[in-house]
Amino acid sequence: MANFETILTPALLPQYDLKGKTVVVIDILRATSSICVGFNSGVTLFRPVAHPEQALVLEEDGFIAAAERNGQKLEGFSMGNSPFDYLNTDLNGKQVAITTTNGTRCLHLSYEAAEILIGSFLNLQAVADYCKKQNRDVIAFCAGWKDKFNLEDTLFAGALAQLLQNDLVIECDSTLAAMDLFDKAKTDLSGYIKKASHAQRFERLGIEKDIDFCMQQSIYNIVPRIVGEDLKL
Ligand code: 3SL
Repeated sequence: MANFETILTPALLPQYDLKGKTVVVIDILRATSSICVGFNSGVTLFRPVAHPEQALVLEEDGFIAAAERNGQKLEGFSMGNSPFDYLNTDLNGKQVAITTTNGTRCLHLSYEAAEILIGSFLNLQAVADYCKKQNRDVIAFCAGWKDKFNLEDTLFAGALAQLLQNDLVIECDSTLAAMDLFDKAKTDLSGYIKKASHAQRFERLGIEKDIDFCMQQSIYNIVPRIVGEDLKL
């Protein structure tokens, strides 16, 4: 049987071998959640880029340029990284070049994997179903915050592992810890996550409503994945 492992922060990435595996990149607050909203609103592709300047160059080729650093939309960009930037907006057929503090960085760090998927609570069940069908080793890769551990990405890793525990072998302690954490928090995910450092950062920025939105489970039946240098459905 294939295995399930969890990388709790990008700083731990050198301890893992991604080759031949499916990596699920997780940045619940908010990059991977917002990317799911964007696809659901009609975006045809996201191009994750490392630097804001690269997004601006792509804007000249017709892309929408989206950039976030430290939780805030950068000046001069038409989009940031809030799910509400991508909700109820006519994005049909649009292409978005996006750079964020941690999430897009992890997509680039995962380049050795056989497949790179976008995981968020918004598409949790779809990602689990996709992984089940593939029967390949899965790594849940938590983006964390600037190489540090965070609660919200770990909770998602635990939720995904719970859905896959009958199909994949789970012998990895970080996954077992994530599953226990999810068990503790699952009856009131939003309430639990409010104590997280990133939630407090959002409170200071006045964007707490993004948290409740990102904690909704399995409202989108989509699995964005890397194809070449882009994210597509
Ligand atoms: O780090 C990231 O990629 C972002 O998701 C952070 S924030 O939610 O926009 O603050």
